[in-house]
Amino acid sequence: MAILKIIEFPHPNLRKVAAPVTSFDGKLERLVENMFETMYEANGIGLAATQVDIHKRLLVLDVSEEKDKPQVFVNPSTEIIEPDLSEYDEGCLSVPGFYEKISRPKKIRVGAQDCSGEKFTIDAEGILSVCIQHEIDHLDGKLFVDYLSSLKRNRIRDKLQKDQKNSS
Ligand code: QAP
Ligand code: CO
Repeated sequence: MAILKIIEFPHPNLRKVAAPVTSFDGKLERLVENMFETMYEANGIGLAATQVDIHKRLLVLDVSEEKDKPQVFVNPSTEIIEPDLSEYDEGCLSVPGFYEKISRPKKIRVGAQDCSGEKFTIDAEGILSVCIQHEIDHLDGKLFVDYLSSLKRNRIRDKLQKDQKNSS
C-alpha cells in the first residue's frame, strides 16, 4: 500500500472533470486501497480520486465513529429525494485548515458501482449525504469554497498559496 499525494487548492488539476471508470481490475483495487490508506492517514472522512490527481470517477469515504466502515463509490450518480437544504460545517483535505457552513439538499439517492463493477443504490442523509455530495463535486471539478463569496474564497486561496510556498 502507499500514501498518495493530495493536491491542494488552488491547484488547477482540482478543476478537471473526471472520466468514467471502465476497467474493473486489480489496478482499480490497488488504487482504492491506496486512497483509503491516504484518507485514514490524513484523518479524512472522504476522498475523491481527483484529490490524488487521478481523474477517474471514484471516491472513498468512512463516516463511522470507529473508522471501520469503508465505502467505495465508482461512477456515482445522485438524485435529490429531499430538496430541503441542510447546513453542515464542511472541510476538505485539499483545503486544509478551513471549515465553512455549506447548504446542500438533505436526502439523496445514490447509484454507483463497487470495485468489481456490481451496481448498487443507497439512500443517504446526514453526514453521509453531505460527504457523497462533496466528493462527487470533486469529480466534477468543484470545491466547497465555490459556494462561498469570492471574498472568502480568495482569502482562503491566498493563505493556502502562502503556506504552499513556505513548505516547498
Ligand atoms: C468532506 O472532508 C466532508 O482541514 C471530507 O486540517 C467534510 O475529510 C464531508 C480534514 C465535512 C462531510 C462533512 C480537513 C482533515 C478532512 C482539514 C475531510 C484538516 C484535516 C476533511
Ligand atoms: Co474535499
